[in-house]
Amino acid sequence: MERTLVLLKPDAVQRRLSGSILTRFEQKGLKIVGMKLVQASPELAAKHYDVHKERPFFGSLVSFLSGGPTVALALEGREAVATVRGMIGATDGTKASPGTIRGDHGLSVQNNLIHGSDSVDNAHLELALWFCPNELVSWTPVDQSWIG
Ligand code: IDP
Ligand code: MG
Repeated sequence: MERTLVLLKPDAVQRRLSGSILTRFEQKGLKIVGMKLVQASPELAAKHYDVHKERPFFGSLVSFLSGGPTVALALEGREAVATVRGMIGATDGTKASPGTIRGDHGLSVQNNLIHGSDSVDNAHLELALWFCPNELVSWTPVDQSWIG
């Protein structure tokens, strides 16, 4: 079982899409093991996007992610990292396939609603950045054996 970090970025919260996006993950069979509303500081946003610090859009990206509330989710399931990335779609909303979250809800590159960790190693680092260990809950859904 893998765990991955998902952020419903401030545009998703502002546009009242948090619930419908979360429903997709629940219906897929992914298990919520952490969930909270966070007002990210610019420091937290900059750490989260540290890999992009040399990019010309970095300042704008940090302002965006710290510009309103974000829903932070820890999701668990078989191949959770790749599964979530597939459900999210391509970075640019105009390139994201219909049926993906970005493909169904936006045209923007920056304001693309959602983040998902891109590797198991990054998922570990990002989960530690957004959640304290005691905020992650290990539990067994009653239908687990039917889900895989
Ligand atoms: P990803 O979220 O699909 O993994 P990354 O390339 O890792 O995409 O970029 C991180 C975030 O930076 C994107 O989700 C998006 O919000 C923003 N971003 C990426 N490329 C651009 C750009 O060219 N202009 C503005 N923002 C961008
Ligand atoms: Mg990325």
